[in-house]
Amino acid sequence: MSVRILHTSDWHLGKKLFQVERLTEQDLFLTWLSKEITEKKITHLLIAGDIFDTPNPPDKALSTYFKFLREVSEKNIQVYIIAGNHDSGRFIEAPKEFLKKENIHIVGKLNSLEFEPKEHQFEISEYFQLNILPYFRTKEIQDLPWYEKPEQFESEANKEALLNTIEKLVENITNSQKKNILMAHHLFGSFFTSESEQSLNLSGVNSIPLSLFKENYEYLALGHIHKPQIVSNEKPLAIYSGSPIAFRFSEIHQKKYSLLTIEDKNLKQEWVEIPSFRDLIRIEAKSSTWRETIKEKLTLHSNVSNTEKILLDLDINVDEVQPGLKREILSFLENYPVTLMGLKIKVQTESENSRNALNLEQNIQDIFKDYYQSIYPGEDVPQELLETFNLIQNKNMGLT
Ligand SMILES: [Mn+2]
Repeated sequence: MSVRILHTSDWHLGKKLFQVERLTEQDLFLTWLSKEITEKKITHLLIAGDIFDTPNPPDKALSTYFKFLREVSEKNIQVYIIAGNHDSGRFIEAPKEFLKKENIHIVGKLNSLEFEPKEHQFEISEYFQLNILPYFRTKEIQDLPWYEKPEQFESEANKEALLNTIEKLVENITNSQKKNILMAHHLFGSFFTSESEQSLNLSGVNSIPLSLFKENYEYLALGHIHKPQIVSNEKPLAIYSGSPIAFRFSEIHQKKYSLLTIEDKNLKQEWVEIPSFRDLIRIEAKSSTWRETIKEKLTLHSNVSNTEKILLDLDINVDEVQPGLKREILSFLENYPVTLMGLKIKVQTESENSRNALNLEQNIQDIFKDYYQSIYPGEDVPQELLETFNLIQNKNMGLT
């Protein structure tokens, strides 16, 4: 019998876009996913963290989640869930013992002080084993038995000590007699963000190197990054499935899940597109043609089979101030099924264009100096403070 694994992550149930609820879409997604599991004959479902948007999710998000789990529990499949950085590990783990009986396996936190590899290891076929790790923080790595504290606190030594410990952690859950799959919620290799992910940091470790998984690993089922992507095509294949819905206007790209088919010793991966249950659209128009532009773009989206109003972010570029333009735009939009999330009317004159360009060229240190002087008028930035600022800035830019 072939194994068919569906890898998804970052549902962020309960997340809003400003004040707009997204739970209807999230519920529609889960209804779709439940059907998809049956249609695609899925045998294993992997949910790679950030189930909820907050450690204390709203009631509606909870009932959406448990309704889904109840549904999949009747499908005779295995489900694996880890907590992400947005989740409370303890909260996610609370129903663990009950759900185990339904073949739903949950790992919410790394019990570093009483680490038990077996709690992270699951056999999925004769040749494959699944190892799952929840999102972990620096402290949890330092509490693991293999952690060796560097003699002196120095960032390189510290980073090395953490990476060595992570390597030991991976070794301890890996089955060298089998082909392994890892599910985790962290930063791995080099990736592209969607800007709605929180930055993660393991005391100076920006990202966990894929070289730790060279041997024995066939696939890394990753969560955290919202843009679906292949981080590494070479062994192991490392993939962020991305979030199922666009949470921001910077996330308007096709949403997907990753589908794995395992036949004996072979693993094949493919992407499956997730339909949009509500569109986010960003439109930029000129003052002379804004009506036509909006009409054209919104008509393109009118065939989307969703009941929710389109979320619109609108930028209108004008040559000079036009009194009443905003009111005109608002009344025009009343004819369309849209919720206006942002409206910018930008007056762009020749001189303003060149001033903007100049502003961009102003270097960050000068901006800092200006800021300092806005708080302490007439004073120069103390040399020591300026040096510290530059140090931090260089670190941010990855220059040191
Ligand atoms: Mn995350």
